[in-house]
Amino acid sequence: MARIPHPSRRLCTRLSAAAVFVAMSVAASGGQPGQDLRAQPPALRYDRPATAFEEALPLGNGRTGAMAFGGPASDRFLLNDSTLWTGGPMDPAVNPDAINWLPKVREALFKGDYRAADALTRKIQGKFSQSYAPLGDLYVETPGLDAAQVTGYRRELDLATAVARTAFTDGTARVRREAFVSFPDKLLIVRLSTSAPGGSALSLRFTSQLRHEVTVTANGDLLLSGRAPVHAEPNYRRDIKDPFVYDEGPNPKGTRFAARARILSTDGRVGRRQDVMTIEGATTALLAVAIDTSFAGFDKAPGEGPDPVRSTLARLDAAAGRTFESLLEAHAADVGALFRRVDLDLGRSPQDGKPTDVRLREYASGVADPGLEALYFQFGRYLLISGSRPGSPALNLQGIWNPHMRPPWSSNYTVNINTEMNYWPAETTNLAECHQPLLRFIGDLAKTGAVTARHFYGAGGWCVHHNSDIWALSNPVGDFGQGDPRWANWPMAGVWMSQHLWERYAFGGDAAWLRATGYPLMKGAAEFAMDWLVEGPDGFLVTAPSTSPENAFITPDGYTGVVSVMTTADLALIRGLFLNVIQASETLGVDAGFRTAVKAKLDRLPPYKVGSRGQLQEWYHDWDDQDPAHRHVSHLIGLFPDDQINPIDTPALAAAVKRSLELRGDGGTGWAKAWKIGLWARLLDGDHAYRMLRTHLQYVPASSETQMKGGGTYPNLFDAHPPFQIDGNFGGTAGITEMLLQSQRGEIHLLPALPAAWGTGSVRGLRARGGYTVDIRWRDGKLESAAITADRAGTVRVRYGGLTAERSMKARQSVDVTAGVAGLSIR
Ligand code: FUC
Repeated sequence: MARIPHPSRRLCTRLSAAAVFVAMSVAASGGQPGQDLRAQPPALRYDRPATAFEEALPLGNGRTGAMAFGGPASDRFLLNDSTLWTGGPMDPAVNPDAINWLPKVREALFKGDYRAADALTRKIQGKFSQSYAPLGDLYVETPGLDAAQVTGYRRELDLATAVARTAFTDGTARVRREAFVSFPDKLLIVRLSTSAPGGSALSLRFTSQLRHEVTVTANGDLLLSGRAPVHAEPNYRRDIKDPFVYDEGPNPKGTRFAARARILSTDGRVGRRQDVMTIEGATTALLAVAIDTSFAGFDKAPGEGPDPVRSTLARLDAAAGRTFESLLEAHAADVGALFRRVDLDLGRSPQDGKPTDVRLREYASGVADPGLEALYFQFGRYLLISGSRPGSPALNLQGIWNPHMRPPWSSNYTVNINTEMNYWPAETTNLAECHQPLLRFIGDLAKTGAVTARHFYGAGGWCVHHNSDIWALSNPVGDFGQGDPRWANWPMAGVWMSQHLWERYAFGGDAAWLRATGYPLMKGAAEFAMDWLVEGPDGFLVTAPSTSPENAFITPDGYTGVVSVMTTADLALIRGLFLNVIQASETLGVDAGFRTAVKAKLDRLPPYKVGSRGQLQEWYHDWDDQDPAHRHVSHLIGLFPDDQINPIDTPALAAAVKRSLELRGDGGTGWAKAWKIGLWARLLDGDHAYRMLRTHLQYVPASSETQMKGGGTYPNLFDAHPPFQIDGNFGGTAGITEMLLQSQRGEIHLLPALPAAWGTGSVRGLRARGGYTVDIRWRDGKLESAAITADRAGTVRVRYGGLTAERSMKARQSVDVTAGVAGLSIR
């Protein structure tokens, strides 16, 4: 088998040769070993029911999401379907006048009239995104149960099997509930049991904030059915009088949904009232809920899509005769096959036995809890498995778990960092299958985005701006001038997302996929970037208008603006895409002419610049930031998640990134802190990365609705922007991974940023670019041994500290790496 070359190797040569323009001189620049996670499965544990969303436990299979609250007398399951959005297919050609303003914006920018450029850019805007809708709630109620009499209450979420369990004693009866959302059977399954002689009485009911009705069907199912609005205004437009529009026509438009509940088996008597199902005298009952919508694709009218009332019936019928054990077995095997690929052991502590929320609170006061850090890492993997499966939509701002009619930022796809961050751990933590929804979404976006590129800018290829939704919205948002260009007019999402296409290939090595799917999409994004670049007054090819998500600059004459020329974020993204697309076309042996054209553009890009404070300049000129601690650090993309800058090949630029990070400080929202874990890890500073992890895990109480006051983590380990935003979970998991293993630069770097706090531990099953699976053990801060298994034959290069070694490997061969006085040995 041919060796798949390390895709990043080109950077060693390309970047050490790259010109670095230095405007001014650069400023000087616990636990116990051996905990076996298989013996003690990773789980979130609590001794109280959830009273708020941020305490409830997420279950899901990519399509159906459920948040389990675990209330003894009234148990709530908040229900979501990841295809249930407001709106319908978008028209990407919404602003025919926009194209006339681009030359005027550029003229203003090249004259240095930033005030005019800010105003004129507003002419280049379209509609806002639609909103992810909450489907409803299922309540399982136990009439007569007095919550005050409950003792011995426990609930937990077992990550390796994706089962939520609640258990308590009611008087003398032991009551148990187990719930999971199965991917193979596409059902929410809840088993209810009690040891009370004669059983107990239960009732089931549905509610929804959407237009809906609840009925008992002819065959006895409890059915919630309804539809979503055809339009919703973003939550931040508080001034809008009627934020939801429903179609009132005879065949109303808008996505239809259904949730259908059935008791698959019980020893009790099932009864039905108008909109409630009851069970009397049951010691056990097996409940199944099927959820579906009429969504039929980003470009299909959802009103005409498949009928969810019927599809849910078919799904429940298919489960007839199934036992809890057989459903659980299929579910646990499915989840386990993904989850168990990776173990992380950072050591034990007395905190291990405590409830998760107590651990998190005590962690904030400085207590060492390596088990909580490992649990947090695994929770990110769990969320990817539960929220993103082949065939489901990509994870949105809240994953798939949203309780709000007007969710924060519409619970949309915010693609100037958040959507990408959701998928940072997909490849590195051995969950490549879970990457698929994003990769597929990029294909949808390339279709609408081609119209946007042509219609708004007269450009080829495809582009996407700051926000998207399930309809693959691609235009600049802002409602035709209402949006601040600092976020609305950022056209680089396609360029950034294309990084994921190359990463998929870099890890997985599927050349047929690259040829048929990945490369054509990358090429389209590059074609847009090539057309979008324009010659600036100093002869370089630049982007104009250009923003640095979502920061503002102050010019020397005191103007605070947002639109300028070629921010470093734009430079890093375009440079990264050009390097990747050149290598992809070389790998595939296609498009020599196109490759030459890309190289010609690449050579005319401006260099990275180091500013007067030693920082990597965020702006084309060495301007001050309006907010020096701004949460976005997009100018540092070249270090992470891209791999253009690193301390080994480009030390001067890496030092400038470090200075930029110091100037920004360690604060920020949830995702901002998570990003900084990865950035410090890429700077090979494990202790600073660890400091960021500790602040990322700062306890935020469930009731906190405060925004932008510094991120952290909720009692259920959901990321707190605040409010809840799931990107920080994935960024946190990705950051921890970067501390343990890196594989950019064509080599496998073992323990590149191991902090002093993680003295002894092990990790099994991480993935490295080039197609390797890596296990590492370390003791007292030093590598003990590593095992590397190759997917394919080739030469593996390994680094540990300053030591490197190389050897050839056969397909599926495993080798052991140790470090000794004689250097690094691979056997
Ligand atoms: C961007 C960020 C915010 C938030 C929102 C969803 O606008 O700047 O912090 O993450 O997306």
